[in-house]
Amino acid sequence: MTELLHINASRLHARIDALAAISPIFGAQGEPGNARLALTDEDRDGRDLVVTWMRDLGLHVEIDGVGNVVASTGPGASVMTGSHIDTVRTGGRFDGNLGVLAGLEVIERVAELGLILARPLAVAFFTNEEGARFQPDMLGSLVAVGGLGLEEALDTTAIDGARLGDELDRIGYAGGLPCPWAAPHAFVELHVEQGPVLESEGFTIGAVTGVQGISWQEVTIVGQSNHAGTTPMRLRHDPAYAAAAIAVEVRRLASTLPGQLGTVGKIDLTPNLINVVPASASLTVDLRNTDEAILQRAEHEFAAFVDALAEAEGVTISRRRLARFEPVEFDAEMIARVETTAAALGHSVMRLPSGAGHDAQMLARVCPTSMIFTNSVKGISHNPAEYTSPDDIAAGADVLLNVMVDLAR
Ligand code: HGY
Ligand code: MN
Ligand code: MN
Repeated sequence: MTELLHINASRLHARIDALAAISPIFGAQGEPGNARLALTDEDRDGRDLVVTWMRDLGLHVEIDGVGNVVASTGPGASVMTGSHIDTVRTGGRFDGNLGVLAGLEVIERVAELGLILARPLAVAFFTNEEGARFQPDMLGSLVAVGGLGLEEALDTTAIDGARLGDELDRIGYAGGLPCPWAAPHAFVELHVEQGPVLESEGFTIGAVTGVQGISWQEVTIVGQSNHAGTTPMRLRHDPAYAAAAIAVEVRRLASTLPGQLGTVGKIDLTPNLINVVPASASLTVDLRNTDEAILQRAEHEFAAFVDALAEAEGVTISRRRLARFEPVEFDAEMIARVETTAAALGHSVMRLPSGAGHDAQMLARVCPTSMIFTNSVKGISHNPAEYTSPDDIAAGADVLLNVMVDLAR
């Protein structure tokens, strides 16, 4: 590693604040967050701002068929960074945004320092990383690496019924760069941890070893709509009860299988009225584990539970897969680079897997990849209260700068 470089922290913070000003929302205590679901007008406004910054830096900006945007300093296999600027409906200011804006800062800083590098640098933002509006998550980066066909992606339907390809056309981000992309030389993503590990262990930087496996499914339950006051309990076929039983089972699985996580994040009842036994229920189940075999066991036990429940309650239950990614291990040499660079910059650094999904887990399919984590205060994320201190932001961006420059030399 050559001399240590530092970003312009105030410039990075100014960009974080400017992007955060687009479609702001506020938490219970007034904490500033963002609501920019993929391919909505709000997402378009965020995209337009970041693309303007990319063009102002004189970068070569390309948009691919699924709306991924990549800006590079020159042709050829680049040292690439990037993340996402779409958010969940109750997003924080840093999830995804930090990685994209730190990438911009790295490129601007390298130009400012007049560094001549052997490889081009690039920064990208990927479509629908969150998977909140369209599934699966990391959809854009999955298409970019050839894991999902472009046509299939464009035909994906949002939770609000919109077709992904139509939304891309509507916001003006249906581009011509072919998918899958030519592989970058290497990919490194800066992201807030979104969990409590760095803070509780007392480390500033995370050298991320990989990403846990993820299994998403939508469960639809059809029962017998009836009068809440006249229908004897023994005659009921109640989808709301079945949905609740499923949520309890997800918690049981997560409490009994090692390293297992389980979340029911979305439940919709129809007709959703106080005095009507529902006709149907729809809910989502998010299962995750770093161990693929245990994740499969969780899926099998869940499926068996659902079949028995349908039988017992006299309801029909169907399941639709929304996302399924096996655990990913990042490149050992890239992980070591993050670790040694962070240490050289004087930051405490620990290795850890990522609990959240990230675009880097897709880029790892086509090039040497790793991630840099900065801490999340109280481990909070997917919540406007998400917070990372300016010093930690600068520390993470400095690690990104030095790792990328070393890779590009
Ligand atoms: O769900 C996730 O892990 C990511 O935020 N898409
Ligand atoms: Mn993210
Ligand atoms: Mn997220």
